[in-house]
Amino acid sequence: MYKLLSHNDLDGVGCGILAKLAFNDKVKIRYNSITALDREIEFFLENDQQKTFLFITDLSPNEKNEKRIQDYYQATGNVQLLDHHKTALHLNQYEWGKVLIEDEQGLTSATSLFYQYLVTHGLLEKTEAISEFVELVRQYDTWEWEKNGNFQAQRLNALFFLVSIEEFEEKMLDRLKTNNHFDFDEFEKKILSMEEEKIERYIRRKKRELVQTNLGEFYAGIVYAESYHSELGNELGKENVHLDYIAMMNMGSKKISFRTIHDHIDVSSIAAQYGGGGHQKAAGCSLTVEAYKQFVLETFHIEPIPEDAKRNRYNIKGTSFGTFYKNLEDEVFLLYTNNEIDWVIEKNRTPLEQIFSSFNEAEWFLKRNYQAWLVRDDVFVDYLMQEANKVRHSNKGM
Ligand SMILES: [Mn+2]
Repeated sequence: MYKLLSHNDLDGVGCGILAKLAFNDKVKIRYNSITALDREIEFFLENDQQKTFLFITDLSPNEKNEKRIQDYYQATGNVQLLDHHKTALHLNQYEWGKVLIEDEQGLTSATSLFYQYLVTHGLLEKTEAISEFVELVRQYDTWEWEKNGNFQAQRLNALFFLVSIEEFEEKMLDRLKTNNHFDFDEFEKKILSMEEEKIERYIRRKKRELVQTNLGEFYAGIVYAESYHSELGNELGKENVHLDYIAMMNMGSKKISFRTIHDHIDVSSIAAQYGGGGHQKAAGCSLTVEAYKQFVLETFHIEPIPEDAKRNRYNIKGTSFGTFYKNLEDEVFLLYTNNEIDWVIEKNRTPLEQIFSSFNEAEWFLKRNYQAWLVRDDVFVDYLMQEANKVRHSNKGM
């Protein structure tokens, strides 16, 4: 017999699907949240017979269970852990632990590692359809699908959330056993396109709820959200490049999801401050009392930052003539350059002391320190008319 303890996301369930393809009814599977794994491990060690081979995929045990698993391994040899999370790298010290973040093909996922394991151990035969499925899961989990424009991968994850885990397993097993290539059926394609529109509307609404705050050395964007964390975190990050990371608060389940689009930020270390973990660009933790104070209590009074105007023709970012911003305190900012080299921020018509070497650097400073947003053309034109009037009046006086 086999037992598989895996994560309850697409990558974790991908492992379950491979296990069923390899072992059929000889495997018992439990999908867990990050926090529920240790309970399951304890239950397994206390109740299962020693003949059962234990796989743990996409998740890692706490220190106490790490030791207990080592004992079980020494007694039976029947354990294999496969993971790709940075926070699990220390488990490579054990013979039963294999934690690999990257290989020749790029970033790994638990499903791609498990597939490789099953194939090299002669437990599963490689097919086109399974390989395609595994690659979609890998691209989604590592977010490589985005730079590859591989929307099949995003759609696979959307389908995963549209149906129950059991139904998803069944759907995938059917087609992986019988089809030559992996694809969605007509009905799935229809509901997936409806789902995509729904996600778009959800993200548009959430963009208007984002608050900005300074936590320790970082600037964070905070939003309350229960669903579509990956899509939402990515979109908010890209629209607010001045923020180091986005924290998505799920109050119902008392969890925080962190995302960053920046290479110089490691959100797994931010999550680890509150007992969580994950990857450099995507991580999570429980909403501890400490986290609650910092992310909820101390930010509750903050107004959301209005979005930058999107359809401007005149007030446009990066023009040397000037780009006009405003903030919630009704301060106005003009960002311009006189010589195409030094960029200046004028606050309420008085230049700030700092000089910036690019428009982006100046805007980044402005948005971090003043929470200003790009105003619409009509506000910009009003401002220009006022300035023009002043000039005329002062000329008359001469
Ligand atoms: Mn994973």
